[in-house]
Amino acid sequence: MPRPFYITTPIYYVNDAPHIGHAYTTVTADALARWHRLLGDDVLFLTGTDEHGLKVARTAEANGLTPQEQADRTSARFAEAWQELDISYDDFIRTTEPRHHRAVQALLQRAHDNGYVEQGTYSGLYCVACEAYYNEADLNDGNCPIHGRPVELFEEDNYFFKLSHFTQPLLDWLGEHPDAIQPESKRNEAIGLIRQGLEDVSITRTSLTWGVPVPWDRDHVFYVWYDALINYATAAGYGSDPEGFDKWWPRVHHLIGKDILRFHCVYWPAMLMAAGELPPHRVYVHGFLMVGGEKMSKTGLNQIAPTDLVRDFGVDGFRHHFLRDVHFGPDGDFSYEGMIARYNADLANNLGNLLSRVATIVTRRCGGIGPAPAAESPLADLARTAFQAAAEAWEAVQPSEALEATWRLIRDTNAYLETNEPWKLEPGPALDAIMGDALEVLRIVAVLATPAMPATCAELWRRIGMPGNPDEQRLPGAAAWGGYPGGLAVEKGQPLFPRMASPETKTSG
Ligand code: ME8
Repeated sequence: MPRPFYITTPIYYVNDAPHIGHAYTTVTADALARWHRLLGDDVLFLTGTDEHGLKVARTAEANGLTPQEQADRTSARFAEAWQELDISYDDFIRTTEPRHHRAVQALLQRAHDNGYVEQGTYSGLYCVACEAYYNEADLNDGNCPIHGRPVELFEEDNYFFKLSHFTQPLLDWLGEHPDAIQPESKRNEAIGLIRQGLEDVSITRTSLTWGVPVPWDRDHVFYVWYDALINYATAAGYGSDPEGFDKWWPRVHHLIGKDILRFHCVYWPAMLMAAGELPPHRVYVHGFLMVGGEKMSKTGLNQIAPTDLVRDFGVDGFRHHFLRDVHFGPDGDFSYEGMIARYNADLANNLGNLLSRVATIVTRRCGGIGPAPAAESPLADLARTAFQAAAEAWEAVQPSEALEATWRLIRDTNAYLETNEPWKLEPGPALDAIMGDALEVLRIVAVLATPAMPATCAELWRRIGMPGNPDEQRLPGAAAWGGYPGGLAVEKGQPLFPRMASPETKTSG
């Protein structure tokens, strides 16, 4: 039986357009989903949009739209961005869908019936951009610590979730499941938040109607975060498909940015416990992408749309850069110059060179037909090591290391060609042996790199004459040495990645 592997991104707010921060999380989730499909796992990859709440309602008003129109337009922009970036999601959830309303009402009704929801009055300092209340102590000079904007004093009658009841259950959960939140530093941060003591939290609003109605009191809607988090349960079948839910839950892997750690590592597991469900299997928390040392956000000035970079680097140049250059976990700095350097080094030079050399020699000296690899080759061990290292790195959600292991194999194979100089050999068995081995490396690289660069790897696969597609292969078999059968027509074609000039050269040239 294939193993169920359920992976999610945050669902993004529809008040503004997708930027490269959203794309970073989504491309990482996509690469992981693709890796797990190669492993033969039964994958459910979920992304979507978060459409309720005051922030969306206010943006709609400012744009002269209804909240639904605002949500429809922006949700479509996210779907378009993900199509452009080759994101292979299985499901795109919108929180305005009826299936989601049903799941939210069912799950929170359960928490209510279990005695974890009570009525009260709340007043507090609210950041509309975060859709969250803050304590005075958490503010920076009276401003939201994330957005740097003034908070507003809100007071309303609402229902409270008895989060305080879950302090010990949450600590027990994290004690029994030390890998549940990764990396370690983020797990410690979550434990720190829980140990500080948890207060009951307000989960409904009467001040707006743009939300999921509270089933036991129709004057209220659920506060947007309590509706949003439940999307992960909705898509697994909560409230509509008990068999589906049993299959996928709690085998979920949430990928999130560190801005929403508190919601995913404290509130969400507690809500699930309150409803009698198990907490998520894994929450992987990454840092912020910074531009010029500042967090890039929808409320900041320095946002960059994925499509602007795709124009210059292509879809796979974009995907490879973010997966390879941003170490998953800490904050990472984005720069256009760094992106050019990565593109030229890894794609134009290393991978592009290897394919171009091999295809040129096979075309000129082997009659255009790729020879089979030898059973024993110095490259076979390197390929084995690359696969093992890549497999461990994907398992640990470290795409940059998985790709580094793959590119080490590419660099070593280029070095092997430089040492053996096949371009100086006459046609014959010695030349065939070297070229067969190099073609076998290209075949294995096409499989190992397909989670990062699906279109490029399909083209590489085609150029070496392989039938089908690298993403239809199954690991570990497809990484075993000897899979290139030989006797296939090899095509030289245009360079996969034309070298890019640095910005200085561009302006002066
Ligand atoms: O928070 N660097 O939505 P959101 C890296 N709707 N990642 C970034 C980033 C940056 N500078 N900026 C954004 C919400 N992200 C809620 C989520 S989930 C039930 C509800 C990514 O549109 C990162 O994944 O503000 C972050 O957690 C997410 O976008 C926030 O997206």
